[in-house]
Amino acid sequence: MATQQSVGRWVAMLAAVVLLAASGCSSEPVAPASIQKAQAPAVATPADGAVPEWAKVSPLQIDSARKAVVPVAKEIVLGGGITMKLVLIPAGKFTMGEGNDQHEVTLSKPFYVGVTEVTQAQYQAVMGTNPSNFKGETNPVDQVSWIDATEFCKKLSEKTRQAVRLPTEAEWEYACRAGTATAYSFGDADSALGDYAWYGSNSGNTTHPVGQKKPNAWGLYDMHGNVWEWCADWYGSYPTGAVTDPQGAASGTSRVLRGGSWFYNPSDCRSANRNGLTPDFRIINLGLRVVVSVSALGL
Ligand SMILES: [Ca+2]
Repeated sequence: MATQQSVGRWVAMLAAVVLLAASGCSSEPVAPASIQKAQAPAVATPADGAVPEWAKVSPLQIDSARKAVVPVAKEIVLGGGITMKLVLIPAGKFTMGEGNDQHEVTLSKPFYVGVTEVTQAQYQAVMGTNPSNFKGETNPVDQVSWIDATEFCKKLSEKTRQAVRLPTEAEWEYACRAGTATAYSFGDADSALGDYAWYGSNSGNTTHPVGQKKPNAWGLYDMHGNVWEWCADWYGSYPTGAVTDPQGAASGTSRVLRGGSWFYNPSDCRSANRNGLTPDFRIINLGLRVVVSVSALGL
């Protein structure tokens, strides 16, 4: 049985929004004063304030964080007032793909996912450039190739000493579905897509600032639409049987893109829809979102 002191330490860790200095030195987790005073059993739910207000996470995510003894949300400081928010995605099992492509995937470890696509301000802070066609600090960066996207992750990893990377295709779909088995993270009806996504019918042929539409059940915004998001995998045929932590095809000519964009039809924005382009391809509806692996220290 855990002592009150050890539970208190866990509560502080769960509640912490980890601020990672852009200098490369990670700071100590800082719990808000209201949390520091809270009693252990009373802060295990979002209603008790254990989660930052911006993190629209589910009880499942909070439980996953408690079991892994890591914060359910973290915020990376990039300098100049720019930050990047991420939430913990629980380990689990789901049915990936649709139709004849359906197969069972197990993701064995929890991982953090950016709550939004990478913005132009974030990209500028890390790379010192902004290649976007549609300018706006809080718009997603566009016109990034897979090579650019992986370089962004590499530089951000060096800055933060965190394992920053692109999601695998399986991680992306699992995070997008957020526990659902429907065409979209909110159900099967195209008619609701406008509440969650910028796509061909409502975008006005441009990207939009991230996070304006409704999030999915795990607090992720714009998984459907706005910009396509590069995944780490080579585009290839799915496995026919159940797999654990799949990394995609061993080789190929195209890298996976997911989620549709401001230019596309509803069906292109489905949770299971796949696309792929050569790694050097840049166009005005391609962007990215990052994953951060959970480290041994949980920071
Ligand atoms: Ca998107």
